[in-house]
Amino acid sequence: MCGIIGYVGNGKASEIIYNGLRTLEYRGYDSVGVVVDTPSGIDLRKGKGMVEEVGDSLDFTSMGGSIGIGHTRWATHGVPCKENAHPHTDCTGKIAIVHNGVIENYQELRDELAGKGHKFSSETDSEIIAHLVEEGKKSGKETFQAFLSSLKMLKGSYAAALLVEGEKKLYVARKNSPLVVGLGKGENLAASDMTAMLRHTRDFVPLGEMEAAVLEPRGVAFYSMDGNELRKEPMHVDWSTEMAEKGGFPHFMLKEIHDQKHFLYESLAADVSRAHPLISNAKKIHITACGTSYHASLMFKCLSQKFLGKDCDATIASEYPFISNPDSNTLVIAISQSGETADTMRALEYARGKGAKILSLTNVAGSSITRISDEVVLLNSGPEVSVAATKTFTSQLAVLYRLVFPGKDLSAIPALLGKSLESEIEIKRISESLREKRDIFFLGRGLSVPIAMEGALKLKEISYLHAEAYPGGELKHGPLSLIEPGVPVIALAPNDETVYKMLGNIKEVRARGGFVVSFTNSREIAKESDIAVEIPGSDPLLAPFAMIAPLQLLAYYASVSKGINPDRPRNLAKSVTVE
Ligand code: F1P
Repeated sequence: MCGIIGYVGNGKASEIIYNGLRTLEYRGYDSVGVVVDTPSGIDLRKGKGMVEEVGDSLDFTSMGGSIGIGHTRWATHGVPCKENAHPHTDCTGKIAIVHNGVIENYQELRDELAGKGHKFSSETDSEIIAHLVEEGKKSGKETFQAFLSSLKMLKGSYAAALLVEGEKKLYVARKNSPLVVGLGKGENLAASDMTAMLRHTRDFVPLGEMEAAVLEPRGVAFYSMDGNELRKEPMHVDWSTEMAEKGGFPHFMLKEIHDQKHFLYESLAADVSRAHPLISNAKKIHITACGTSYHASLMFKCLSQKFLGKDCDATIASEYPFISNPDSNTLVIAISQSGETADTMRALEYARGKGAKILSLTNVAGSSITRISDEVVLLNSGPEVSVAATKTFTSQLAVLYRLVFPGKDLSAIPALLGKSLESEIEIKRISESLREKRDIFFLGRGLSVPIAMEGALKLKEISYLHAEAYPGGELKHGPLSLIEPGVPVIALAPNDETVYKMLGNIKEVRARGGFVVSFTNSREIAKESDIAVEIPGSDPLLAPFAMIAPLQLLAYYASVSKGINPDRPRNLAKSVTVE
């Protein structure tokens, strides 16, 4: 899940790479490094810490040269430290690589290389790539051939970039990890995602599985792993650089929460024409995803069962291969903001192997998940930078609503969400009172259950407060024993068919001294609550869009009040490319 970027052209490579790494930091941020080739040889600097911390202290931008590669790490093999940070070099220090992925047979290869006299300076799996290329070159191979034959020895996943002292060429390749080539004018780039290259180009070629490329300032050549040249059509994206910047907000997350009221128009306009027949013709629907996207899946399950009368299983992607049995009559719907989540990819490969049809919803055109799918609906959320998904979640909901209610006028959704943001100051106050709490419970019923789960996940992810969500009726079957005086309970209680049941649940909580914060448009619920945040609108079907943004704000302000950077929560990453 690390972020990698490479540049070759006439610009100042270190500066371009440093800027790109700042954008890629959401992919991992425990250590960082850059290597450039200068007239006086390789200059490599790396260290433990976040991108700016390390970049400023090691003065990345003072590095010369117009070709280089950089990396921001999310540790898998070896603790975060300077030695384990990328780039890694071979024994001569002239061959440098960066890698994202996991090499499963690295120990075996490392032992073999050690037997041939190679000395390693890190505990990482990645370092072996530099030594394998060194071996290949020693045996007389050209760099590119040595790179390809090294990669062919690897089991596992990689997006890798290679630079060799004295060569004005970058070599890149991928297998099960994302890598996109950016085509500029007199300069070319490669990176883990497009946003890191937006300052230079909007024309991209996402590398396919087991594909490689050689980048020079004047052009890029694409190859299969067997070394056969490939023709690739670039795709143009209309994302702007501002979309990937904070735009005056203190954090990306806050900007992205506010952006929802704009991007929802785009998501509601997504092209679902080819997805509709797939759903109507499907005998069985399986929907699969991870994290926040899984909560969107649960919403689809509720809606499709209730309103389409279709049986639909929603399964966490990492579990899907173990507990699902798709066949050629099954439509598998995958939801993923990044389009790169390894668990979701594996679930889809499994489903594909069983003959199922695949429809995917993702925000990233050309991503791995789009390539394994029969049909794709793009979410049109614009780039999402903060690790915690916010606007991509509501975009997913918007697209799912379009799929379930083709005839319904959904145009009120963006303004409804916009209106719900007016509770921001009140939410900030509430979040400060949560700061010292240990456990927080979220309750809902019906369509509010996936929203309650998402509210709890957001709080956990970025404020490190322990939060759990339950359907209101489940409380008495166990969790009620945890309610004691002062325990906060967030009750999602829109004025719909669940309202009286929720009223009962709120009473149960308050009878035990629990502190109820409700999100509601019902007077009765408001009267029974310690604090009632008013939600706008009256259409029960749209209530999820009236509740989600205040819950995102609650998590955001709880995080900020604890002094945490909500954009970079510990141990997490935005694009989870390991299983
Ligand atoms: C799934 C997910 C996100 C979460 C975090 C880690 O990603 O769990 O929901 O916010 O960024 O990954 P995806 O499959 O939707 O890209």
